[in-house]
Amino acid sequence: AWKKFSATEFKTKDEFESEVVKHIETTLARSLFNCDEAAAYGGVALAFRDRLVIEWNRTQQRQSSADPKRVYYLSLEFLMGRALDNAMLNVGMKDVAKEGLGELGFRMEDVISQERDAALGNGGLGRLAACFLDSLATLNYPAWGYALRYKYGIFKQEIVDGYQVEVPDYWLDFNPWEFPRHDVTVDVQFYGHVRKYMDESGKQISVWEDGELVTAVAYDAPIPGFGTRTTNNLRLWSSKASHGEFDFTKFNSGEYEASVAEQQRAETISAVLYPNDSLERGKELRLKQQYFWCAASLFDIVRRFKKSRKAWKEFPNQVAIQLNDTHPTLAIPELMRILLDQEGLEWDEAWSIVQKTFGYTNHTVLPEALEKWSVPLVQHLLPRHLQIIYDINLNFMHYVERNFPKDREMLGRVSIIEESTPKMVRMAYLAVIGSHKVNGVAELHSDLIKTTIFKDFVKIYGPDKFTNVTNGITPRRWLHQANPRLSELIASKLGGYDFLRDLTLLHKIEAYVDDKEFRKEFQEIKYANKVRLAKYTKEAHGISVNPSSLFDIQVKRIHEYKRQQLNIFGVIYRYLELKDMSPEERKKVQPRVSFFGGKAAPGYWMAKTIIHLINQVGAVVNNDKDIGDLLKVVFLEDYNVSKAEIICPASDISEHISTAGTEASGTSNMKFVLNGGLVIGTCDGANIEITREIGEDNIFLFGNLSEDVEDLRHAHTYSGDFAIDPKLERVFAVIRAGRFGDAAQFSALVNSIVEHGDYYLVSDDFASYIDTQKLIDAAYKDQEAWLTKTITSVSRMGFFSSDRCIDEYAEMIWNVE
Ligand code: 26Q
Repeated sequence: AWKKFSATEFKTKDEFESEVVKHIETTLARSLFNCDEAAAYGGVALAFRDRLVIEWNRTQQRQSSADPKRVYYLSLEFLMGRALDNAMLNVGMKDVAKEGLGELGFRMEDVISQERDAALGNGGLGRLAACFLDSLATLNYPAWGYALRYKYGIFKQEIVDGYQVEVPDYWLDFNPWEFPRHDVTVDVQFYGHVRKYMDESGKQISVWEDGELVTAVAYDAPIPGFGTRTTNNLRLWSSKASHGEFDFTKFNSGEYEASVAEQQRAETISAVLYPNDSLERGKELRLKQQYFWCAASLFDIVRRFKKSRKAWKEFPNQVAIQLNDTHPTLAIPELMRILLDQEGLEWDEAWSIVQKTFGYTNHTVLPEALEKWSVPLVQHLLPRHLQIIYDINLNFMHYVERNFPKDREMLGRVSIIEESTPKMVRMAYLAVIGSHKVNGVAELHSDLIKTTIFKDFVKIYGPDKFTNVTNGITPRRWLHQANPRLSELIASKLGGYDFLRDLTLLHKIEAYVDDKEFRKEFQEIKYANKVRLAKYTKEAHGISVNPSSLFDIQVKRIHEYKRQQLNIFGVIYRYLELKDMSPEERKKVQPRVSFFGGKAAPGYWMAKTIIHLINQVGAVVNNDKDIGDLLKVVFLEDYNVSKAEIICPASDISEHISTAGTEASGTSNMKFVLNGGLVIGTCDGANIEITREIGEDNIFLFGNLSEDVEDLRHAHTYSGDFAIDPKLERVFAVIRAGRFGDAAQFSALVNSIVEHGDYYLVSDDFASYIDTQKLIDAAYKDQEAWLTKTITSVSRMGFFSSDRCIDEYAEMIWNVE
């Protein structure tokens, strides 16, 4: 353990115990005689929360008086996972707590696992936001996160008869980490119309009137830093009807249902997280969510700025707002509206403030995933914002026309308004135009956005507006918490836990790569982590797996571009090869367990079909007496952050096999390597930089490159002689023959490749995928060489700390210290 601030920590285990008991008996009003693990969790959480709150208040007071430039991270998703273990790490004294809990008759792991995940996100983008909050606090940046307080997080996934079933995730029953601020509210307007008039001086005034109001109520959660006193704030907005509890006129006249209905309509706005990690087109409720959240957050930010009584031109020196994808893009016209209509600034001054304030992070190059909203919908819901968007566009069109008089086509290409029926607002273009910096999330991705979706904007603004900040992960959660033994081993060699604050220090463990003791312990830790996952697999799914097998893991949202289908087709091919072998031949085979996990968007049929196929293959393979331990297939239900903490330390190989050029970055690739696993991957996203850092001998790359994808796709459709890879054809033949259940269920999946152009290049990459898996089998047989690769890789992963990302954002984009 490491010493930190003494003011807030527990002095003794007795002090800790008495506080836990006090909270159980008073705050929770439970008797100690029927104190179960849930109550123990409550008591421990509240005891640590008390400590957190003290530092939180102090941080906010310090920041209020120093009034530095603040960073605001606007993200509709924060995939936080559990908070208690992280609170213990940051407050300190986990060992004291563990001892105290033991005396009360509880085990720390059991108590920690009582907590429900805060699952306010879909996948990578939401988890990135959570890692960033951890790094911002750890690096002492004055920063706030803003999001919605969804009543329901991402659905829980159940697998019933091999199919995904979605179950609502009502997570707020007992949440000791949030603090309602009933005095911090914002009334947010929708609908209505705009009235324009001239004032005495002849200036045009716009008034947005006759709309509906919905109230945003703030709920705050403390975000503690590691090894620092800084505890920042995550503010979540909850929606409620703006006239108090009920509409009393309706209530008094007996229209109970109508008055309650209005209440519910307002509460619907923050009711549920949209479970798509690509796109849900055109849903009015989603647009309402976006505006509600942007308006409340900006009101709050502006209110805080105005306390300082500084001139408006100082706003960008006091405020940096980062847009996590296009979801918060309405913040741009909203800040314009505040400055023009409420503060009376002139257009040019307002626009200059807006551009200097915002930065925009892009997370996808797939053009079909770029957000667009129909002009009639925006007109209806946000009439004043539509006018402002048109004015922004008009100015921009003039600018382009002046600078590129010869390229008339360009105007239509870069216009914020797409001239379709109906017309559409292109949110990514609005975000680019309204920000001073645009960044991608890995080098390849940042290069690609400059040559594809934002090509014209590079011509217009020059290349310096576009930059790269390669993603990272917090080593506190993804090394220390998920893999305490590895963290301890590293600390024992580096003389302490400084590497958790400066991950580049990991390079020093490369000196131990030949150290017998170190190697032995490193290997034992990996084995223990595999045993832990094997135990979980048995408990949760009744499947026995041998921890000595090679553990091959692919966990992430299910998507055709991420190519779980490539993986499961590869598994089927392996199975067919095993079936062909004699018992003698089988003895030479490297046993393997293929783990899959991930949620499919509820309306994404192809993704659901892939899940179904994985489960059907598992049902056949796992019960085949010829096969035994040589191959097992496991679909881990309901993949989430807390499960990732068990899964990531347990891999020998993890799969990051997207079609080249489609995965913006990926972040689980980093988590697996940091925990001593190797990667099979395509030349995509952050895999490329991971290769650069750890060395190409330490990663298994395969497949076509992103620069070849376009030609290959073209050839599939037009060359006429597109032939499916023969090995893959063999896999399809057994699927068609009904080996994994009714073939009709999988025909759309097979046909997307055979008949519909194989957009994701599954067939093109299949042979090289299979060959590379064979290389892996062979490499794994040499356990010593394998171990050397894993240790070397861990030692070279320092670059992928989210602390490094945050320092890059701070310097290149936010200009904060
Ligand atoms: C948009 C409109 C309507 C409803 C939902 C959405 C929506 C929601 C979530 C669109 C996209 C997302 C999430 C995207 C995401 O997670 N992208 C991932 O971001 C990671 C962090 O940068 C990258 O590592 C991944 O490569 C990228 O896929």
